[in-house]
Amino acid sequence: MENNLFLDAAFSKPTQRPPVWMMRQAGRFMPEYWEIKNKYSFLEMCKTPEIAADVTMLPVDLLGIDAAILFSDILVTGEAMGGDLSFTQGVGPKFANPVRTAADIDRLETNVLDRLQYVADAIKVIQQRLNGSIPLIGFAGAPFTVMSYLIEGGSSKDFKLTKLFIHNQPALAHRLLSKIATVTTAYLNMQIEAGVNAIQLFDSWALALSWNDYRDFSHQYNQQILAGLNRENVPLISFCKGSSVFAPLMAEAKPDVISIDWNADLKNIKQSLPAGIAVQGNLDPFILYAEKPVIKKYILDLFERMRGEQGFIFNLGHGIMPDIPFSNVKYAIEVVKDFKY
Ligand code: 1CP
Repeated sequence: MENNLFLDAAFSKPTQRPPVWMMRQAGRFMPEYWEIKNKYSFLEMCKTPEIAADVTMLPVDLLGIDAAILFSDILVTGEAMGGDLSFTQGVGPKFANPVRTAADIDRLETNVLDRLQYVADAIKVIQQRLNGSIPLIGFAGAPFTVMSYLIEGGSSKDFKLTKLFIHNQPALAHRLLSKIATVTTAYLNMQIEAGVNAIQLFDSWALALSWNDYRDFSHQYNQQILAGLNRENVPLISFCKGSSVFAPLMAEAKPDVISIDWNADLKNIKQSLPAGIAVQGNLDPFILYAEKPVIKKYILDLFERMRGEQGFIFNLGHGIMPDIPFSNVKYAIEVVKDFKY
């Protein structure tokens, strides 16, 4: 690899500066994304390896980040299991056949890797394009977060149906989570086999859960997935909103990196974790709306705070919002790349 910063930091080795990539870096804040998006549906983009590769490469070519992330979505596992998935502009993801009964759960299939072959194909095309320059991050949704979309039938503000389901019908919830975990383990091993250099597990909506419910309905399954991956030389990043609370439990699953939301002091979290677990984060993405001197100050303050810490990947606490100015994102990355410890 020409640029090893990301992999070194992920394995808690020293780096001259923190590596940088940003969640949702291949997305809607880029005019070039819309040139492609105006011609195809989102799922067509994901399922056509050449197009998925084109979109993956946009932030590589236009922003110069230190790691690329596969262009896909966390909900493709739910679709492969039998979910009738669509993405509509302004509405977001929808499952037309929500999963709410034992019969719905029994209908979901788990032997579905052939339906996700397009992802392996995209990874191979992307690796040809990257040609050893920077690492490629593969990813999947964590079982709790994917389950929430299957139950709610789409996005949710309060996860009311999902929480009712785990509270009133815990045995059914465990059956559903188990099925998703089985698919997710096989799917991530397929991505590793196809050539990704790192994996991120997205448990975006874990924040909705209490500590005990997180442990029983989320963490347990993430731990099972991590234990089932062929991870040699492929670092595993565990992400959730709420990680500043759940980090001690997340660490028990033995990820290489924990991605931290913007609420926590990153150094305090890092020092509270077992040695050898790196942290990723944790700029509030709203800082990228601010004026450039403000953006610079927040980044440099974070780097100063993290001085002397090995195992730090710079990222946002959550994804880039679609209306953040492209020039601000580009500027933030320049600030990182000009920095030296
Ligand atoms: O990060 C990247 O650039 C790579 C591509 C990527 C990733 C990693 C996309 C493209 N989606 C994701 C993960 C994802 N998808 C998550 C986890 C990360 C996070 O918390 O932000 C989640 C929760 C989703 C579900 C999803 N898919 C949403 C969020 C809906 C909600 O409930 O708030 C949306 C809007 C999508 C569609 C989607 N996925 C990706 C893009 C670029 C889009 C927009 C599609 C479009 O209309 O153009």
